[in-house]
Amino acid sequence: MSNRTFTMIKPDATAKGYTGAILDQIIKGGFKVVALKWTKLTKEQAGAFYEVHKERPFYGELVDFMSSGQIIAAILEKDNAVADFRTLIGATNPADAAEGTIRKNFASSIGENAVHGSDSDENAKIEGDFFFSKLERF
Ligand code: 3AN
Repeated sequence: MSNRTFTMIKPDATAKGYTGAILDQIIKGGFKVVALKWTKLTKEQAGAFYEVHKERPFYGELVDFMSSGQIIAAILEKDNAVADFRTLIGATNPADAAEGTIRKNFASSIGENAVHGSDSDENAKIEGDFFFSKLERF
């Protein structure tokens, strides 16, 4: 079990001014921020990040959305980080997300769902490495 996961605060949430509140909920949820970046993806970069979803019907929409505005990328540390972070953010579709979760609090739809959370230790490492060099994390 790894103690790190990777997250993004997505363009819908940064545009609505939820960045501070979401980071606050993450930190209060027991996660330590070990790398943090405020950036904007090109279509090519968003396409590469979501390459695993290339065959899914929503891939084009997802790439357009994720390159449409500013995002926050972060590596987070906590025991059982991947699973605990997915609990903190709630279900992919905010309509199904548990009360008090980040997606329940801040997301508007399954496509524009406020935050990303890695789904495995392996993907957490790949996704963290996509955004951060060794010098940018501690
Ligand atoms: P999660 O982010 O909860 O792991 P995945 O891996 O099934 O969910 O989907 C990756 C991303 O693709 C989601 N965060 C969401 O933004 C988007 N997505 C998933 N399902 C749909 C859908 N039916 N329509 C539009 N976008 C979707």
